[in-house]
Amino acid sequence: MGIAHLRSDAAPDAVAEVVKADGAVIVDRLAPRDLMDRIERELHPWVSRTPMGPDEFSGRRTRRTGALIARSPASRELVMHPLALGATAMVLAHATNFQLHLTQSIAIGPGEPAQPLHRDQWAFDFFPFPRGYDVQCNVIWAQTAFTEPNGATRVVVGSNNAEDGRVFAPSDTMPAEMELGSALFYSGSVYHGGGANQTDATRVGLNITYNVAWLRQEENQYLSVPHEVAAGLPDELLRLMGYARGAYALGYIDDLRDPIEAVRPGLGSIGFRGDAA
Ligand SMILES: O=C(O)CCC(=O)C(=O)O
Ligand SMILES: [Fe+2]
Repeated sequence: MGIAHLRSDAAPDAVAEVVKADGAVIVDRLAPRDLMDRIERELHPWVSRTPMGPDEFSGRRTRRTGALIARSPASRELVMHPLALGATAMVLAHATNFQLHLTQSIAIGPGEPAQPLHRDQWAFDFFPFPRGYDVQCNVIWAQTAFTEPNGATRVVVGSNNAEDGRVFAPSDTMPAEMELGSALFYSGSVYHGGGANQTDATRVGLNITYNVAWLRQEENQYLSVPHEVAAGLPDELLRLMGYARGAYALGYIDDLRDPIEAVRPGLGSIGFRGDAA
């Protein structure tokens, strides 16, 4: 089965519906080229200084560059993209709120073999979440075109319903081929992996992911984004980054203060009960 495609004017519930059913969907040409180009220019100095990955999973010919919010002001538009937030709110609707999980440019260089197939939710110490209870909703924005030869993400469509520990063969996967500016939405439960890059050009995707706010974030936003930068960000983005309580009480400061108070004194309410992200 192939990966479904939706148009950029798709409604959040249409995206969420396919993510819940198949584990993945591509939304074509969602971000304008000039936005993707601005992000590319802003990240270039950081990407060029990023070392290759240390192991097979990270990819020894792959550069993973994070802290996008701090390093690329333009990337904040993708982080806050209404379709990403709207679809995530539906995929993770069983939780009180969600938060930003990580921001990462993934530049797969020539000659990189395929990444091992995995579920992103294995990051949570391989906890076996109940089937249908998604804890992550993820997006990979194509910074370059994704083609089968250049390492388009490989997805086992429908494997979000498979059991943990299932072994899939490369022939079970489909490449998420898409144009620059298109976006692959996928759940934390679907088996997938970066593809092998058999070309002489680098494939770049911006992985921006969200998780239920009762779990830990993979990229530590409080330390990745310096306080001075955080102070200049909109309240809504700050809350998404984790300057909000998860569920009822998680992450409060001292005398039950809302964590947004660390950046915006006087803004937060006192007491338990966070705002939804
Ligand atoms: O770069 C890709 O296509 C996917 C990478 C991935 O799945 C991961 O690093 O978890
Ligand atoms: Fe992954």
